[in-house]
Parts: sequence; C-alpha cells; structure tokens
Amino acid sequence: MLRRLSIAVAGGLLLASAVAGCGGGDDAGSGNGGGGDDKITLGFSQVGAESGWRTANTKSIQESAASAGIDLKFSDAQGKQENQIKAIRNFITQRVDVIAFSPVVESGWSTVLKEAKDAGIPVILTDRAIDDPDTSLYKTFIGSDFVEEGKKAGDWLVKEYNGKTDPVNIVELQGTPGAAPANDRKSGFADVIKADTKFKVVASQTGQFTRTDGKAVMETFLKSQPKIDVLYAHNDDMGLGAIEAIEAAGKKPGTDIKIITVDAVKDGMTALSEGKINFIVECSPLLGPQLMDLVKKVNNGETIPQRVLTEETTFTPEQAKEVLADRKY
Ligand code: GZL
Repeated sequence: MLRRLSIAVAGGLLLASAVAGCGGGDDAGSGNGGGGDDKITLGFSQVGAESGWRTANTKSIQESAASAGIDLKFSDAQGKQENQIKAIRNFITQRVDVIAFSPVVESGWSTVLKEAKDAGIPVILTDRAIDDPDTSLYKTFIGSDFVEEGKKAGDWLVKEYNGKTDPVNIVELQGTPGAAPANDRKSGFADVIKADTKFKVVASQTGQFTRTDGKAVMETFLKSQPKIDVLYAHNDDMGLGAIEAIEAAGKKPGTDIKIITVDAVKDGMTALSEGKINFIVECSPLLGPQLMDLVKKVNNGETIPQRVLTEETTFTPEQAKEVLADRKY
C-alpha cells in the first residue's frame, strides 16, 4: 500500500488530508507508486555495481524485499551522486512509502532529504552514513562502523610487526573519494599505526573499490616505490587486482608484500585461504533482512533505533579455510 493523499473538495476549497497507510506513520502521507493495495512500496537507490560486496548487497536487498512482500523500486546510480538524487526525487514523485539508499558520498544530501521529509516519506540510510548533522532527515542508519574496521586492520599490523624495529613501508588503496568507508577505514587505520613510527604510509591513492583500478594503481606503486612491505586495501576487490600486479612483477603476495583487505567476499576469502592475503576485516553486505524489518516498523510508525550496527568479525588464513565452504557471498 502506498501512503494515500486523499483529496476532498468542499465548496471549491481543495482540502488535502494525508491518510498514512499501514497503521498511520508519524509522517504525512504520500501516494501511488503501484505496489498493490496492501503492499509497502520501498524506493531503494543503490551506489552501483563496483564490487563483489555491492553485488552481494544488492542481492540481499532484492531477495529480502521479495520474501518480505515489499514492492521494491530499485535504482542503480552507477557511482554518481546526481543519479541517486534523481532517483530519490523520482521516489518522492511516485509517493513511495519508504525511501532507503546507500549514499555514494558523505556530503550533499540535505536538500533532497529535506524534500523527502517535507513529502512525509521516511528515509533509511543503509551501508554508508552521511555527514549532515540533522539526524531528523533520516529514521536510522544500518551499516558497519568503518573506523572500527580500519582500526582492526591496524591492530593486526601492529601485532604482526610487534618487536621489530625496521621501517615498514605501507601502500594504501583507498575506496571511492568522499565515501564514508574510504574516509573512515583510512582514519581508523592511521590512528592505530601512528603509535609506532616504524610504520609509514609511503603512497595512498584511490583504487575506486574496483579490481581494475586496484591493479592499475598497484602497478604504479610497484614502479614508484623502492620498497613495499605492506598493502592495505579498503576492499577485497582492489586487493585482488593488486595481487595480479604483484604477481606480474614477480613478487609473492602475502609473503614479499603482506596484504590486508576489508569485506571478506568469497574471492577475497579464497585468496586469504591460499595465503595471498594475510588478514581480512569482515564487512557484511547482508543488510536485506534487517532493512526490510526496519522498513515495516518505520511504515507502521514504530520507533526504531537511530543506529543499527551490523555484526562482523575478522579472518586469518586458517580461519578462512574453515569457513570458506559456508560463506553466503
Ligand atoms: C562498505 C561498502 C563498500 C565495500 C566495497 O559498506 O560501502 O563499498 O567495502 C563497496 O566493496 O564497493
């Protein structure tokens, strides 16, 4: 069901009264995006299809919407904020019941989110956060703590080189510019390694969260850096691309150059089990079921927590070997 805008005309005066669907949300109504009489309609704007993580996230959202009986209007922004803003405006025009999206970057959302709020359509942030201080613009943010993920990566490195004094030269493949996971994984990692001056990030550049760019940037690092001890990649896909470049340069990934990545998608876990990656920090893409539960609650006007943190862990090569067969993504 979509929140209906019932229009009553009395004596030529147009009175619009919002009848919130599904038990009356705390927002004014909206109205007819085609989800059938009693179905909730969810408008979802996805970042794109840049990585294995994103593919798994999309699958989780689409499958969960189907099993929850929620009518999903799905839009792929192909990595562009202007496409996400357009999609959100379309969802507002279509009068969906709830809007959810994974913000491709942290900034620049106030105007369109105010439009959704004025239209009485609740918004849920998934996967990534925004930097707008006005938390009334969205009902909740469900996703990982990326600073914590960066810290976990740094903690592993500190332990790995405990007691050693030689300089440790690190190259870093960052996620997409302006994205919360890129900003926060970088800062969390830097916060931990700054305690020991032997750690030095000698080069840091975006690999756009993709294998292709991860490989290309790693090739430039290998040419420009006389000594690389460690690669810290903000996601598995860039790490996997970098492995191709490292092997093409005649070096052994995981041995000549230690590699830390984030996500724990199947291909990353396979490389970890083979010792080509040394440590992976998990970032679960399986947000679908929790998101649909939140959508139903929001649509029913129930109060939900402002922040829903996703559960995640870390993996060593030995742990990867144990769990690889059971990994869902
Ligand atoms: C993290 C997610 C990131 C993944 C990348 O929650 O936004 O975007 O770590 C993906 O693989 O491209």
